[in-house]
Amino acid sequence: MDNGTPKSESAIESAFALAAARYSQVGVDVHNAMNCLKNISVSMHCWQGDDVKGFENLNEDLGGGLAVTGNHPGRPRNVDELRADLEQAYSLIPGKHRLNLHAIYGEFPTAVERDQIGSEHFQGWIDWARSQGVGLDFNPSFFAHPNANDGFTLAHSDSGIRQFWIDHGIACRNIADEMGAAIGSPCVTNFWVPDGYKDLPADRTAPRKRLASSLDKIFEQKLDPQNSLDAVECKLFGIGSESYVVGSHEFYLGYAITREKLLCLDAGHFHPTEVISDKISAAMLYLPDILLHVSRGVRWDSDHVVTLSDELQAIAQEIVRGNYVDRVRIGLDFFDASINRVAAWAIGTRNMLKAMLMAFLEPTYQLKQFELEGDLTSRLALMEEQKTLPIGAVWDYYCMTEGAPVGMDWLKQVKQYETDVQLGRSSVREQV
Ligand code: RNT
Ligand code: ZN
Repeated sequence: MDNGTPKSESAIESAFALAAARYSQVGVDVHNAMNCLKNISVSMHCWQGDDVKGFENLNEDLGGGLAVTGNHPGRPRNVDELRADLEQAYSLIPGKHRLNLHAIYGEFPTAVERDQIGSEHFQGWIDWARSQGVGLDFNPSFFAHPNANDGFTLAHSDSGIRQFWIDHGIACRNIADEMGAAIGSPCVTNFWVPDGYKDLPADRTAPRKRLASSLDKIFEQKLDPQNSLDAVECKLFGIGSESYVVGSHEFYLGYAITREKLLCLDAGHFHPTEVISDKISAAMLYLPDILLHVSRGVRWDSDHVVTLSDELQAIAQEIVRGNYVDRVRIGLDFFDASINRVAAWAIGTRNMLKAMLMAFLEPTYQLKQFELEGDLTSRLALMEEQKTLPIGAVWDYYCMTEGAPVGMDWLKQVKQYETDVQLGRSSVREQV
């Protein structure tokens, strides 16, 4: 059976040579595109690996509107198993990428409250990241905790609960600062809070004032941007916050601009007819940098594995067409436990890179030229023609030359890993 993988190195090379010639006919240099792709570092999210469980062993519901469905066997039970799965995933993806950690993934020898965590709990991750040559990003965890049970954290009306979460935020920034310094690459710390109401609020203003003031307290200390940067993530609605989310788009756009923070745009956090690809160029007019949570919502913010959808291609096109490659940080945010979790990482991350390659292979200059000349017929015609140029041959060649599996070969490796490693894990989760 043909599994979709070219048979030999020479077959991959000849297909690539034909593709390169075809692209040059539309004025595109495939080598230049591949060089650009090499510089793209995607922040792969740790939480796809274990269904957003982390290592606190609090036995709290995930909460915060986050929902993971599926029960595929092989979930990692401890930090070593999660790292092994990450290494497996990175080996299937061409290029060098980053890891995005949540605070609940620290290594806690005994129970440590979230306002007490420190870089010592992440030393293992820092050492591991250095050994792997991956950069680190970070997230405070404002969910799956008794102090978040009523759906409010930084905007809580109780000043004690607010202070607990402010202290968590401060602790996380300090950890990020040390991570970035140790790794030698700025750690982006993303602040997302679930705060909101299921039903109609009587007061939309007060919680927003409280959120702004809590964030200001967290960000009071200036940190070296060489070590860490802060991002804030907006959202329109969630499970349990259908009527009102304190940290809406307008709230955070204003906050990010006035406080010089990165704005995080999550592809699932808007009305289903809105797309973040259209928001990038607007936000970039006012902000130096933004963070993306590339995700895929199916009917709602369902965080499905990223596929090579029209919107994924549009996101990549916007980054490339706008010349924003150095200013848009690409993070992923999906969690699917109904399929092999390592495969989910490989599929989503490879798709993100494929979309970037397609964007780098686009005859952008020509498209913009048609547009400037008012020849919108030619613009649409070329956009459609270029969709079927031989991107696959360039992608295969790129994977091969980067030492990553070509075509479906990566899946064979996942199946082997599943048999050899993942299926041997019992469903009982160990204490760290
Ligand atoms: C939730 C946000 C947030 C989380 C992660 C786990 O709606 O998208 O980014 O998914 O922090
Ligand atoms: Zn997100």
